[in-house]
Order: sequence, then C-alpha cells, then structure tokens
Amino acid sequence: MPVTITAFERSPDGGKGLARDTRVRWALEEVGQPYEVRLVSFRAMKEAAHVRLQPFGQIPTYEEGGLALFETGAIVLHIAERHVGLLPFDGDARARAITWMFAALNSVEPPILELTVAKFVEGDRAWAQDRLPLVMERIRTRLRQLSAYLGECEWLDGAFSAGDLLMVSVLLRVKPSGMLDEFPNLAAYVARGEARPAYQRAYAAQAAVAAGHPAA
Ligand code: GTB
Repeated sequence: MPVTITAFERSPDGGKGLARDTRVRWALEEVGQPYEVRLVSFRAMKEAAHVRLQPFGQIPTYEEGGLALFETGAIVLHIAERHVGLLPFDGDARARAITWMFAALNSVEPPILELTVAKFVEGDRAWAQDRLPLVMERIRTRLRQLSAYLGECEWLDGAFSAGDLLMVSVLLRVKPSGMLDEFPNLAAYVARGEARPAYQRAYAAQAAVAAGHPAA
C-alpha cells in the first residue's frame, strides 16, 4: 500500500532536519518502506483539506490506503508495528522500547521545546533573560539523567529501536545549543544515530526539499 506523508514546503530550519517529518522519513527508511511526500505551505496547513488530516494544522501526517494518521509518535509506532526492524519481537523488550518512545516525547522533549519558545517566541520579553537559565537547567537535568542511564551502552535497551529513533531525534534539537557536548556519551549516542544509513537517507531527502530539488 503506497504511503504518503506531509512535510513543510519551506521548513523554517532551511533543511537542517529538525522538523518532525524527518522522524517519520527515518522510520520509513529503517524498515525499507518507500514513501511519497506531499509538501504543504503554512497557509495550506491551516486549510480544511489538511486540517481534516491533522486537526491542529501541522505536519507531519501519514496516509496509507484508507488510513490517515497524525502525531509523529503515533506514526512512528504504527510503522514500527507494521514492519520488522524497529521493535523487538520479545513482548517485554517491545514494551520497554515503546516506553522509551514515550520517554523521548513526554519526558525529554518538553524542556527542549521550552528552550525554542524562550529563545524565539519570548526572546524580546523583559523577563526572557531571567527565564532562559531556568529552562536550560531543566534540560541539563534531563540530559544528566539520560546520560547516567545510557552509560556506555550503544542504545537505550539492547538493539536500536523506535525508542532510540525518537530519542536521537529529540536530542538533535538540543545539539545547536552546545549542551549535548557536556555529556560525551549522549553526543556519541546521537552521532551513532546520525551515522545510520537510514537516517542519512531521511536527512538527505528533507534537505533536498530545502535545496529545491526533492526526489518525489
Ligand atoms: N505533536 C505533533 C507531532 O509530534 O506530530 C507536533 C507537530 C508539530 O509541531 N509540527 C510542526 C508544525 O507543523 C513542525 S515540526 N508547525 C507549524 C504550525 O504549527 O503552524 C516542529 C518544528 C518546526 C520547525 C523547526 N525548525 O525550524 O527548526 C523544528 C521543529
């Protein structure tokens, strides 16, 4: 069944791979599922046709036959459940990998998103400079905890899983701040994720959109 996802026609990051379609592209590449991409403008994203797919007027979305999904975590879980390669077969290990998917999105990403808001949305407020160190400390706390858990392991729980895919994706958003380098094992973990051929293909595909020559 052909798969179509949506992505920014013009990503605000100029192709650095930080928009969430990269996570979906990466999951599809890991399992070897070909996909098409429908690029949407900021205006089209808020129009009825797209809002029917994504009630909040955002990307990414995922369509496969009669099935339409939104929420990146749900999309990655769907891909991981339908294909081999992103979740272990053993029931307990599978449950733990799914736990790490939730941990990435619910425990680690929120303070990282707060930093984006503090810098780019609230940056001109009188209190912004006071708030920034607090937000950064909350990120450091999570990075410290995650670093302690990961230790010298290659991935979070045995083999690479959808949990690692989402955790690496979330950590990539903090990389430009330099905070990741305070935790060498996390920096190495993210580098391992980025080095995966599937990630490289996903990154190249979204970068090609920004460069004006998407493959499909
Ligand atoms: N919870 C939803 C999900 O996980 O799918 C959140 C989806 C979401 O935030 N989508 C963003 C969007 O459509 C794009 S990814 N925004 C447009 C809007 O809300 O009008 C978030 C994102 C955007 C830009 C950058 N960047 O430029 O670096 C990084 C991440």
